[in-house]
Amino acid sequence: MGKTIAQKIIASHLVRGDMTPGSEIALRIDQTLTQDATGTMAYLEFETMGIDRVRTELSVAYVDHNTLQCGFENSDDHRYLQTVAAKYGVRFSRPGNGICHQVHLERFGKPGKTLIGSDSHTPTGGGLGMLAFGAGGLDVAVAMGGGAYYITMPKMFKVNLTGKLRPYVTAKDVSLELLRILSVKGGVGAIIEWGGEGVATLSVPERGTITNMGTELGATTSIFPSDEITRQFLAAQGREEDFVPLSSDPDAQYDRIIDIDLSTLKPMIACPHSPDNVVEVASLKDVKVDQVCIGSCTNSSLYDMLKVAAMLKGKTVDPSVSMSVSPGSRQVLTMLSDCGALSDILASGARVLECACGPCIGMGFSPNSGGVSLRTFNRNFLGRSGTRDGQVYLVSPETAVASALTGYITDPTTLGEGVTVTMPQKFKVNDSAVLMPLPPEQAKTAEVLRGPNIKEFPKSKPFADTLSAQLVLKVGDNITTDHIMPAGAKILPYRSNIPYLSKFCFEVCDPTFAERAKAAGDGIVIGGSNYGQGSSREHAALVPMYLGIRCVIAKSFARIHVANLINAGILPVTFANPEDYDRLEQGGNLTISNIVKGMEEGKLTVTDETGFAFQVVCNLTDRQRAILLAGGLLNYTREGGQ
Ligand code: MIC
Ligand code: SF4
Repeated sequence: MGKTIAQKIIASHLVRGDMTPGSEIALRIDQTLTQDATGTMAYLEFETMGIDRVRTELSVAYVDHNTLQCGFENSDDHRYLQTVAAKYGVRFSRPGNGICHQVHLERFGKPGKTLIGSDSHTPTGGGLGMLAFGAGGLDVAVAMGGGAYYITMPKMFKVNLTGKLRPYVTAKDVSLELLRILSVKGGVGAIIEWGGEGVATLSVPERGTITNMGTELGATTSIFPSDEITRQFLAAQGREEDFVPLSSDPDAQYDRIIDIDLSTLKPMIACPHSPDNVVEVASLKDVKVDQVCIGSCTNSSLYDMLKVAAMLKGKTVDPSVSMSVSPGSRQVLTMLSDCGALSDILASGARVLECACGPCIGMGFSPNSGGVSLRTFNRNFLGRSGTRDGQVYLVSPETAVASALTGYITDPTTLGEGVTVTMPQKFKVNDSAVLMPLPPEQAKTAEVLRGPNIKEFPKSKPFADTLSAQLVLKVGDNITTDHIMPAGAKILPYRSNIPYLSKFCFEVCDPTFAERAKAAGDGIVIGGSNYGQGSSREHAALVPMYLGIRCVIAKSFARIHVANLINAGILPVTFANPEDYDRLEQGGNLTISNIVKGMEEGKLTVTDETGFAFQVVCNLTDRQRAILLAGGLLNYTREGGQ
């Protein structure tokens, strides 16, 4: 039987397991990336492994999430990342050099290679034909040490593209359309492969926009073929030698095929507070806009920015709208500046921000109270912008600019013919902001500099046979990691300080959670379906673990979060009968007995203090069970587990 692109890359990197969907496989990882907000933890974990140099082909540490350096905490983290990278053989992309996914696409990604990154949007690399996964920091640390990456063998979905996008309709609209069709749960357990004749009409950055937002579908990853367009992109980046062609076999089998005719698509918009709350832009045309933000790893390529500049040229942003533009990388910013497009953006009245995540992760530019903010980003979860009652909509750069000019949500196709931009034959390459690691001899004696903000990694406990714990929190469906462990300007400087971070755990749902969980000793959280969707931040597992959470019972889980829970030593189980969810009340006591045997059998019984008993399912592999019994992946690895 023929293979899909993903199956081919998996087969060539398979270390353990068989490729039957649903079974556990282990993959050799060629490249890793970290960003600052998850990186500090990942390198602290790496350091505990006692390995003197990374064993990957390439590892890069980016600083892009929190570049503000207000106070010593953030600067100390940056200094730690720079020195730890230099010592252990990791390249260091300095603050201001750009957003990890954009820079990685430009400078390091290679078709056919595997990449894991401590950021959920690492699948952006799929735009170049990489098999790229978002993962928790600890999984990335293990991969840097040469260890395999474990995942459940996914199903294969194919999106078959025909036709060509009309003017002002974009790759972002393709992503939003797929979210409308599949929802934020629709990609769970699957790799989404993009194919069909329409693929040849999309550039690498457009493909990157699409694979980036596969994360919002809950997909394990997304991937495009590596073709002539890929070769041209790599050649323009001065690295044609990295090109290899990749396509699926004609008789490859897919579990589901979705057809999208690009020529029939319209501009789409995701309404608050979920990326799948998608409607046509035209249906919201009277909604007043307060703020417009362009950028993020979804839409900050040179191609996007040139279109933005062309639409803004000679025009002024409506006085009632505050607009920001964050180019994705120093390369993008330099080229915008060289060709004069930057002047067109500045002349329109838009604010140009640093090449970083910025407003996407709540680092400034929060909307005014109740304000409507149109963003070219990938997430609009409640509170993520930094303004709890902010109304964040997700759109393409074209819809964003059209709306900034009129002050109302505006379908850009009403503006006429559309702008055409010419992409350069050669990108301007200057990697001076990527620092090379020290040579091995020098690295041996190099010091890693830590500041007082860097606190110890929290210790998790091994499981005993019985757990009696308080049901400290009951939450609903689609709880995101932004609910569990919020980010934003106030909290992000403390990503290497779990005790401090813990004060903000679940703050969006219940500000009393942290205190109550601590007071309860051992605790259990009850969730609905798709619990833990969104970010790869392992802090959403480490912090609850620090606060005493031992088990999460949910209707279903998001992939990266469930791996992070297990790595942190928290038992994730699902309701055998989802209706039992309704019978449970916050505050009660729950007992789980015969844990060791139950874990082996895949079923556990939970009893509340009234004697009501219900079954939960724990679908764990032998390795995951051993990790939990050891009290988390770090303990397991220290005890010699692989
Ligand atoms: C995000 O978009 O939520 C983040 C911030 O990039 C996270 C990583 C983090 O929490 O540090 C992600 O997507 O994994
Ligand atoms: Fe950064 Fe936003 Fe992309 Fe996350 S989604 S990596 S915060 S730009």
